[in-house]
Amino acid sequence: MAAPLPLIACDTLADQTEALYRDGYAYLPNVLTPQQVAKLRDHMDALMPIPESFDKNGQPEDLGYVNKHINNAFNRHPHFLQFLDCSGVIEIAEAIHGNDCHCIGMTAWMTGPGRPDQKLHTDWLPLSLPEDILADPRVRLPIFITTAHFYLDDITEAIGPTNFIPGSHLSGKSPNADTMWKGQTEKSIMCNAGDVVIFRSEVWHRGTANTSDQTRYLLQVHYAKRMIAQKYPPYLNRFQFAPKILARATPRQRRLMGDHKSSNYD
Ligand SMILES: O=C(O)CCC(=O)C(=O)O
Ligand SMILES: [Fe+2]
Repeated sequence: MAAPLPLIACDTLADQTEALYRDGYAYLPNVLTPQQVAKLRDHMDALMPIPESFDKNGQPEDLGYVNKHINNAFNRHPHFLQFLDCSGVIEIAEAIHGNDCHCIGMTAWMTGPGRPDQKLHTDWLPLSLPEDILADPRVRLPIFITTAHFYLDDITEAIGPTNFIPGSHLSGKSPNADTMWKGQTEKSIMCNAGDVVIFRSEVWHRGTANTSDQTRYLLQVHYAKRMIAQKYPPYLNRFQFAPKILARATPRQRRLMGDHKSSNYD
């Protein structure tokens, strides 16, 4: 069992963005109320996987555990639109990725008892670099992709926290088989339902096993610089925005879904 990470909430936007550059993640407590958590869980329960959209629907009979993983939930029900630009999170994404940043994916993910440990990984390593280059104070890599995890359970060791190695994005590599970086081992995020952790794609992390008897509910919102492609399957013109969703979206939500001003390469 990994030790818990001290959950230090940064109060200002400057401190939150600094935490992403320094630690690789920022912890945001109480972003959602218990009522918002309950409503979001109900909406996640109501989603039916669409195989053509690369949704997953693992069941105990085939996979050994429930793994319901729904892509681009914002396009499935207007309730999910608000999580594109949730107050307290979107300001960080825009500060980090720019005011023209967009959402490259939103995953409603339910994992049942029996879900195994993931391996320590990076979600994406845009640049592999020697660690002494990254330690040079003149070098500050842009953050290309972040993910906001909206936790919808009180996290216990049994339900499966996300584990991080703070600062490991400065290693310049993916962990492969490594389990520590600079003497730092992985630590668990023991947060509560309604809390958010936003992290950059290069920090070493993993989801851990669900050994409880409950299903774990997680909403992931992936943000990126405008130049990074959005991942809205199915591809080749088969992804269609639902007109009733677009009709309900604010200008900022539309931009986050890709309604950009003309720019380079357009
Ligand atoms: O389930 C989690 O807490 C983390 C999931 C994750 O890191 C991933 O699927 O890439
Ligand atoms: Fe990951």
